[in-house]
Amino acid sequence: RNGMGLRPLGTSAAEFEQDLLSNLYYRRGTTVESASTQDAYETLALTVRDRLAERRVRTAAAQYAANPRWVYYLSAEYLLGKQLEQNMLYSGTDRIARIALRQLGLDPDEVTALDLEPGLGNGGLGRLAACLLDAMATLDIPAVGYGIRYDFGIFKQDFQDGRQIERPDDWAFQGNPWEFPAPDDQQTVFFYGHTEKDAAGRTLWIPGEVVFAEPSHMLVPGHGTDTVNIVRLWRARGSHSSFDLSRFSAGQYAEAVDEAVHAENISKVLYPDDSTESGRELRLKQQYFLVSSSLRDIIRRFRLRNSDWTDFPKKTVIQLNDTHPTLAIPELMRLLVDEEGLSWDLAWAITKQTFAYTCHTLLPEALETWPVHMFERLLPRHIEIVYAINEIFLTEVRNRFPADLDRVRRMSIIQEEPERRVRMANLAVVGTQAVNGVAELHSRLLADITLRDFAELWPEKFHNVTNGISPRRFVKMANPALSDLITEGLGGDAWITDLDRLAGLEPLAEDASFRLRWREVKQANKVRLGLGDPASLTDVMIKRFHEYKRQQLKLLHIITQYHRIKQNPGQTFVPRTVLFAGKAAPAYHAAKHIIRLINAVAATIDADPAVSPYLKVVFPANYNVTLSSLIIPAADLSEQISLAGKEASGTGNMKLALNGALTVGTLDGANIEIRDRVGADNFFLFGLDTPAALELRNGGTYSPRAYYEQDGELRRALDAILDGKFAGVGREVADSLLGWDEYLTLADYRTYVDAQDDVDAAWQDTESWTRRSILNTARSGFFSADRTVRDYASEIWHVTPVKVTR
Ligand code: DL6
Repeated sequence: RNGMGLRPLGTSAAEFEQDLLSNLYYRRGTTVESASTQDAYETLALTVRDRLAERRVRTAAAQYAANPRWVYYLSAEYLLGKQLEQNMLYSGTDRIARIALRQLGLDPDEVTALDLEPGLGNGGLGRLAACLLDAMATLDIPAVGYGIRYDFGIFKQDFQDGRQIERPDDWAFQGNPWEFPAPDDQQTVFFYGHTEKDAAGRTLWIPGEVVFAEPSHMLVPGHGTDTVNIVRLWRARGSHSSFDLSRFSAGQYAEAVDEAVHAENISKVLYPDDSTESGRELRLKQQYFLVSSSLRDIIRRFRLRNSDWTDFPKKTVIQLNDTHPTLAIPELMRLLVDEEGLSWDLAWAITKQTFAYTCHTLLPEALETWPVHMFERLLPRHIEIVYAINEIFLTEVRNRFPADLDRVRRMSIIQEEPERRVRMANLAVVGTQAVNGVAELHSRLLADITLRDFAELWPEKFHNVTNGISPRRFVKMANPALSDLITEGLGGDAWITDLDRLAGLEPLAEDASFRLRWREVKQANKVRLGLGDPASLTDVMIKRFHEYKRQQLKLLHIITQYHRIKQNPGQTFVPRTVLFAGKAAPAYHAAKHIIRLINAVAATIDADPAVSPYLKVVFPANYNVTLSSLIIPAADLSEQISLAGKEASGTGNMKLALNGALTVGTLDGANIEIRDRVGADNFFLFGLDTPAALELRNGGTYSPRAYYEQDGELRRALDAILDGKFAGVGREVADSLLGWDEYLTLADYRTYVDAQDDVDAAWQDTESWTRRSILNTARSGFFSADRTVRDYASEIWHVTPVKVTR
């Protein structure tokens, strides 16, 4: 019996089978003879989950007993990936579960195929959050992730006539077996209304709307340790009084539930369309909903062991994943001052010490701001608090930089022109003890350009923590064949939680038989992916669609190659499969034009027998964590071609290099650190660097047309689009490139095409390519999320692990 007095769950296939049968019977109310595949799946999930639940209970007990400093990770997005495979791996049940299912006459692949991916995020930021949670658990750091349980996650992407179509993602329609409801921890969240002063002069917020926040959590197991942390997700519910029985009785069914529907819309969809005022307000509401419920929960947890508010920052660090949860700063001030009666100064000291902020962008348009009038209406008390914070802060700025009015205007939390808006990044910097960028270049550019005024005022506040990825999810799970080969090569699997050990593969790069096996693994992964000829160079560009990431540059290279093949019949070329995957924001028309053009070019090439033996473009729809896990292990070449100075870090670049792809890339984001580590010989560099890009863009003389005039191949490629050669699609793309070319695509075209010629030449030397591929893996250990979390823990969080014992 374990410490809870329970019979420990068995580790044999026979015991697992018994538990499956028992769960099927008692929790699904059916038997193996009459169970549907859905019954079988849910039962499997519960049986696996049970094996982590015991670890979870011990984790909670050990963590509470230690009363440590907790990390609370606040994020509007999580891209957790499928849970079943992960939880089978982390609970060590993968093998026995499959045996038990077969024993019961069930097909494991059919059953596990029903596991769905919770797509509660958009891209890199959401996946990073999931990788950091994984690493925190693996490193035994007491941590809770907080987020929103959207009913509909990131849209499902489909193509119709080459155009992106968005369909709703009802990921939890059948329920989510990984979730533990926690109704006792429900919180109340208020909106709208007005403020008043009471007799004692304290401010009261009289809210106009009450919404319930209903929590549930999913388990976040660590690998190779007993720690199981949680991610707590909030769902909005109308209050009890929001169902109007009298209206319902009068047949006004829609009106009867109007208020409840209104409340529940808050957690309905990830990123509501913000093209309307109500859509924008809904986003702000989501943000406040997340922070208000999470903070109350954090305080509830603090109070279980502590009573003195000055201990709060000693026991709590709250990491803000970008500005989306920044409202937590004025909300904590409100709770401390208005509800707890602390003095402003003490509350402000506690607040600043509690929070840290990670910035994930360099694009000025991605720095969130909210109209003051909307803020005032939705959160009337918070705007007062923001004003008060701003006043004190600007006094400090004026004292430090007397007579520098322009600086005061730039640094103010309130933007005055052309419209009064609250600058969330400024609030996030002012209200936290640490600010970090996500790659060395990014952190430098934040301090030198984007947040320069703040870095001059508080240089000690600024840090770099280069992103990382989970080696469990993106090597061990995504690439089992490579994992086995690595384990064999290194003589053990300790690399899974100590990724620097991959360095031990370096000597094997010189071993011809190891290289052969390395190639066989890559080949098998291409066959598994099933897109394009496995013998061809698999050239991969997988990421969100954005003009700064420059899928259009890749497209110009493809068209150039298409022309070269057409112009030189009889000549042989290096066969390539170019694989794009990614979604464009539904309202981002320029990105959607690029998607449509890619599909049109792919179809034109496919239909041309002179070209198709050498070039194929594939674009599987609906890129997500699951698809990325199939594509990454099959990639030979990783396209990381953003304009220098635009990509904060990138994490796909790390995943691909770790899986042995060579990178063709610019000196942007974490590419620089990848190149430094894997070696310049094993990376195809091209393009302007950041200073050159800034100079060209800001010099006022950039003329994309001049590049077009001077470069025959470029001109041909653009003319082909303009002439409608690709089903008449894509003129908007060419017009935009020739007209303004915001991201200097044409300036980088020639060096990019030349770098691709180098890629072709390098590919022809198979042994050398394989050597370089192995070195990419061997030298990418730094990009483990475990290292990232260690950096956060030592530099920013100042937390220590709590080991869970039996
Ligand atoms: O830090 C994670 C990820 C970076 O790797 C990407 O470079 C960056 O673009 C991304 N940012 C976002 C949203 N940005 N904002 N705001 O996804 O973060």
